[in-house]
Amino acid sequence: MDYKDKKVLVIGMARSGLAVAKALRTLGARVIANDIKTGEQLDVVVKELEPIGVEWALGVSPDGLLDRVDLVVISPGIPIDAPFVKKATTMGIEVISEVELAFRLCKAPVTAITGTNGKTTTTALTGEIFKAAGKTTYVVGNIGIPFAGIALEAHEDDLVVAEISSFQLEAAPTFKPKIAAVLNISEDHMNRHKTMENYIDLKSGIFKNSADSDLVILNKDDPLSAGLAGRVRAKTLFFSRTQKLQEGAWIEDDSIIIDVGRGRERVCKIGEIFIPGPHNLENALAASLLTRAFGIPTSLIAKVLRVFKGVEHRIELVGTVSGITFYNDSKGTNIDAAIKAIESMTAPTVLIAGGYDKGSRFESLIDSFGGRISHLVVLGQTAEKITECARDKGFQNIYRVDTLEDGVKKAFSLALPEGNVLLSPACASWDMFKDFEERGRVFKEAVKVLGEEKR
Ligand code: UMA
Repeated sequence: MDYKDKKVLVIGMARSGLAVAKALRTLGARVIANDIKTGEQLDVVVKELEPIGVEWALGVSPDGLLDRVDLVVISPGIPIDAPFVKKATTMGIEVISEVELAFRLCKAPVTAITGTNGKTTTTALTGEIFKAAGKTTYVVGNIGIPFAGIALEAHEDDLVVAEISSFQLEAAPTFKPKIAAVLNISEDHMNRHKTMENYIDLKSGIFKNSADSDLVILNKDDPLSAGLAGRVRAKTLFFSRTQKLQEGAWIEDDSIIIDVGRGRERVCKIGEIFIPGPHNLENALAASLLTRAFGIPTSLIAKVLRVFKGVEHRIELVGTVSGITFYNDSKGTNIDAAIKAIESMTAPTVLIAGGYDKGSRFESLIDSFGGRISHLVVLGQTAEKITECARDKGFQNIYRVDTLEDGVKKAFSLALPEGNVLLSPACASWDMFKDFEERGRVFKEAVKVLGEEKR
């Protein structure tokens, strides 16, 4: 599509919308920037876009703008079942996601990683391995950097590694990564996608356009990921932490072994991998397989696995105050992620949980406590729901707080000597914070203040 003088309605003026508007203006399109928020609420964005000339439609519904545009680009936060999408479609106007637009504009090959959990770590690790191999690599997507922001900048011989969420796949009809990975699938975002079937269909959308020359990577140990194999037209490789495979990536003699059609190759001993825990071993297997399939030598992959320290807000070690160790797992925005964080704890732990209600059920979270969780501190929209569920299961050490700062103080007062405090909310952050990053930062700041008080 030639975007020059095309009228494009960009909906949602946060990170994605801002990047989309800039890219479209560079191409000479005429942009209408829409958001339900007002200009006052979006003053930073307004200031940033003012010099490049967009038409503002803030604090209004997009419905009345449709008859003036050729294309609509939506941010991930805008659900595909929003009434204006149906209206636009009826009017013959195409509605695409930010990721779809970025893909259409980008010349570099895309490696795309989705999954309910582990995708941020795997994306960051994959990016680090490509970078270590000397490739100009853009690490983008749900990880927090919109793909549209670099789509025009990336050259043919560069690489894009994109973390892709189910939200971003809702309106991405031609998205076609060279390599697509589905790390795992468990219940999440039910308030938006309604059924598991819809959620699985969306996740499998990451490879719906894959052809013979492409590669799809699935997790042999995860029934829902492995179960997608029948839907794949491209070559499929599996990784497994628990089973020996003929091809793909697996563990043998405590080492990561890879075979991508060039014979068996040993990457490194699992004890050499810096990031801890079984879930991180899966992330390491996936990233090793993705990058080896792209031709990166195993020695380079091993070099990065030995030093990669993980990502912020994912079981991040914050520090120790009076012998109590604090972990920030603000990225633990669903039940499975929080369970993985709990399973990584090696000392008695006070769990801080609760947040935006996505319609999840918390039974399996409480079941995962085992002997590890000594106390539970709850906050946010789901505080009551988690409390009731924990009580039903006979767990009584529950304390309700109104702010995360109070949660940190309460958890510290409850923690057992040499124990841990873990923020892993099992919920999104949107009831109390802008995003999980802000929640993680507030947590870390509260721990810092506590440390200063106790000094
Ligand atoms: N808005 C409207 N109309 C609506 C709904 C929202 O105008 O009906 C506006 C809001 O007022 C706001 C803007 O849309 O100004 C927000 O858009 P957005 O939520 O898409 O925010 P971005 O900053 O563009 O962030 C998005 C992703 N957000 C979501 O998926 C909710 C970020 O993922 C991603 O990092 C970023 O693009 C860059 O690609 C975050 C996320 O929470 C981390 N993802 C979910 C998750 O990981 O569980 C999927």
